[in-house]
Amino acid sequence: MAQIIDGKAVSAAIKEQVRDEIARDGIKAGLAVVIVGNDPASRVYVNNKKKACEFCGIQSFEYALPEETTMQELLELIDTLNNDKNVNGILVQLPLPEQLDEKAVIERISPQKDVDAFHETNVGKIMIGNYSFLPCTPAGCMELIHSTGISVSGKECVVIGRSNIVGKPMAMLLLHENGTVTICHSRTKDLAEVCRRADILVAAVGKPNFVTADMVKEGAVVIDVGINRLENGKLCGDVKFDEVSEKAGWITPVPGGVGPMTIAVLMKNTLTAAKLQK
Ligand code: L34
Repeated sequence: MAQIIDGKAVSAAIKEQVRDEIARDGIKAGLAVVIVGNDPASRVYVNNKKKACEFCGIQSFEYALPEETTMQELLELIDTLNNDKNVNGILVQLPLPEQLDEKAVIERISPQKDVDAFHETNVGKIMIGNYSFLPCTPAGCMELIHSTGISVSGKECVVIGRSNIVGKPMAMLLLHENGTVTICHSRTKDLAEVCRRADILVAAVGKPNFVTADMVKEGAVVIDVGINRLENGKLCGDVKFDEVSEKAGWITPVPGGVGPMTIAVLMKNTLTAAKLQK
């Protein structure tokens, strides 16, 4: 039976560190969060980000724009925020409505304020290993792995999913810690066989219950990045928790796993941005 990795507890400890440093050093930090449209999941995540800011003593500025916002309007707002001294971090919540070009939006954010680390400049820095910010979700996953006390060095690590936001940077962070890393995707042959090699398995597919027990090695660390909303309104990960938890050594739950970590790392990045901009 796997031990549960408690993302709520690990994220609370990180937020406390951020709060204590801000209070101790009298740091003024501000985060602007831009949300466009009415996606209910995005609304929940943005509210959680606001609450975390309040807890940490970070000033939060929310910009809730209508669904029909144009590129020009959004880029103008980003320019204003780039030039606002009270704003140290800028986050545009994804996904955006389809008339908006996500890539162009991300590239408009000043790299120094890009607390998501989605900008090309920051992605490049992560590749090389010379970075100020780590992308929130992958860095949160690394913190959860560290919390088990298991070292990544020399381990077989398998990441399922190759998105720019999770899969690719996740693989890079595991590599930086000397893991032997495989990235799997929809064209991977014999996915189950590849996954079964993993000492550390990270699922970022976006399909409910995709990872089943036959894909998991006995005793593996299983990190579930998925947050899928089922028709009954319940949240469900990419990992079939009931059966995989019988076989894994460690496993993250959904909710209460990776999600809260994403937000904790965002707080850390906002503090880093504020310190760098001083
Ligand atoms: N720009 N867009 C940008 N940055 C991000 O880092 C995100 N992400 C992802 C979606 N779009 C983004 C988030 O904020 C996913 N994400 C996120 C943030 C918080 C939570 C989940 C995903 C979270 O709080 N999860 C809770 C449950 C929340 C609920 O009840 O729905 C959990 O315990 O998993």
